[in-house]
Amino acid sequence: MQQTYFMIKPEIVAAKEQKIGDILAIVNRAGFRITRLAMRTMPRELVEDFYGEHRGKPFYGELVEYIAGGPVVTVRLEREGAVAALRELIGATNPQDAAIGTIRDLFGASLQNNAVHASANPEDAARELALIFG
Ligand code: FUP
Repeated sequence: MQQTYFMIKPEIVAAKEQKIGDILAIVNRAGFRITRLAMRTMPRELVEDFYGEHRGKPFYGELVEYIAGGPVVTVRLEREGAVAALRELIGATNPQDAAIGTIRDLFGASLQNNAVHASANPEDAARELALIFG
């Protein structure tokens, strides 16, 4: 069994019509087990570390503000081939490019407000799970 990190981003958590349950149902139906789950506001320094690979890029500052700006749902997921399977389930980074029926296609609003995060590869999954859950 492989583990990966999944996160529901602030605009989904803050929305008047909340979609957290719908999104987690899609994930469960795709065969993932939820083994850790929390709602929390990530401190800015934690977000800066989390997105450390993007430090210095033009969108970095805004990205950090946005993710640290309100509660997110942090999730550890388990499944065979979890990392690749979850990336496929969420779709491309920009919702406009995300395949029909993927989570970012269904719930994403823009490149920045793209509803969810999923670890890009097994190394990132281990790093992100350690950062978020210790
Ligand atoms: P992903 O792995 O699909 O989450 O995408 P990236 O690691 O490339 O980007 C991380 C987050 O930065 C994305 F979810 C959205 C945001 N982003 C921007 O806001 N603008 C950009 O030009 C690229 C990414």
